[in-house]
Amino acid sequence: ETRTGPDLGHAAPEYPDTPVPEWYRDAKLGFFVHWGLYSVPAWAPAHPPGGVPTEDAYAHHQYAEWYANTVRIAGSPTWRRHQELYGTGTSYEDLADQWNPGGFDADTFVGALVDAGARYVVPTTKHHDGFCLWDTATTTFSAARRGPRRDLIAELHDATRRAGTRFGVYFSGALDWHVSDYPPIESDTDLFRFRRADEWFSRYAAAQLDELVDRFRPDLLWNDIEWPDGGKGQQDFAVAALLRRYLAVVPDGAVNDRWGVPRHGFLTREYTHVADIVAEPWESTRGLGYSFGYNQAEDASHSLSGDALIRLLADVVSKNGNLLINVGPRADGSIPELQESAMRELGTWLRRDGDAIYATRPWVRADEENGAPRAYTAAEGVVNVIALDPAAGEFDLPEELAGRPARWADGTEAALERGPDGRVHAMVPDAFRTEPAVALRVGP
Ligand code: FUL
Repeated sequence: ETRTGPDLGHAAPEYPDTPVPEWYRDAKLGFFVHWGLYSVPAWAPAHPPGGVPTEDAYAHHQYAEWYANTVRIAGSPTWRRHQELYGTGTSYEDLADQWNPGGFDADTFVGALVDAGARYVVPTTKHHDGFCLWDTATTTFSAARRGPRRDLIAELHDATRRAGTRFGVYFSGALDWHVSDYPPIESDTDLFRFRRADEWFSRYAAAQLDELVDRFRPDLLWNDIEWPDGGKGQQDFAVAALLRRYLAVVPDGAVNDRWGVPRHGFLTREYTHVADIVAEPWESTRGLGYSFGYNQAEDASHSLSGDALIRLLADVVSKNGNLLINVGPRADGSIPELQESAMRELGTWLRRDGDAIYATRPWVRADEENGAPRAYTAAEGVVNVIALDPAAGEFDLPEELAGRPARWADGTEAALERGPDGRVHAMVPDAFRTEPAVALRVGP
């Protein structure tokens, strides 16, 4: 392994256009799958009620998939717990041989995501720990050669295709702790300092991404932590060439915005509330709790309920976003009950009101300025008014929608009445009042 300084190439490379494809804009809901070696310890300190103080953000990292870094910060809760549980002689990487996916069945697993409404599935093929979940020729540090001795990405890919659902890959671009010898990351500054930029690593990462593209023709590339600076020129292992090769194989492929180059596809937001419609297509991602990888230390108090998840989806879609909600399975691939129950609720809701979500576009506004609990979407002359508090029994309709026909998802016509206040009210049928949200289709 040789480390040379970043080679930015002699001239700025020409990037291919990376428009966001219509299938992606129509899909609205994807599932991230953070499953990896980190699912063996499956632990991060439970998120304290007031949040983690900034100075502890890395030593008390809330993301369980960051375990390989957190465990190296001497004195951190993860470092302490690891010693007690596994002993000082056991490294994070040693846990690879303890990873037993048991009776994991990819069709059952993907089936649960599709039932929950997933239109695309994005597993972590290689997270920052450098452990590859597919059978790669680039390293033996993989699920195919250690622990599971299975090509878990091939299994997930095949099952996702069989289910008729789009398949994407998450890839950690410039961070790979298996082939790096930096000190642990303890601050945001460290995160940018302790990233690979050299040519050897750029070639290594490019070979891995090429393998994923050739073998799985993913509909979506979700790169993370940018691309090594040494791979941003005109070389055949640089981003421009990689994207060109990818789009030649998958012409309607979607790419995200975490490449660190002057080209992006959809924008990404992580654990961020977005206030209004964003003109460019974007994607909101988060776990149901505070972690992507499964964190055994979390309980219901840390997690979004099914109701909150449904309202989050409506909010994001009304603002031109997709929701990439995360599932963090246990090492054996089973989905913890807290996550499963929220997913089930979401799927049930989408089977009734999915027309107000899928294939919609933003209306003239996302919600009500006065903060009334409503989200709007539009499709083919129809405006969907998604009431986020059906328990209130009625809600106001925007004046510009008055006088147009309005129907609930079951086809029944809505009772609209102009009240003494001059506003048009929709009365929520009894059957929908216990729902977390209900959509009224107005027009054309
Ligand atoms: C971040 C990563 O550091 C997290 O672990 C997670 O994968 C998230 C989706 O992206 O940047």
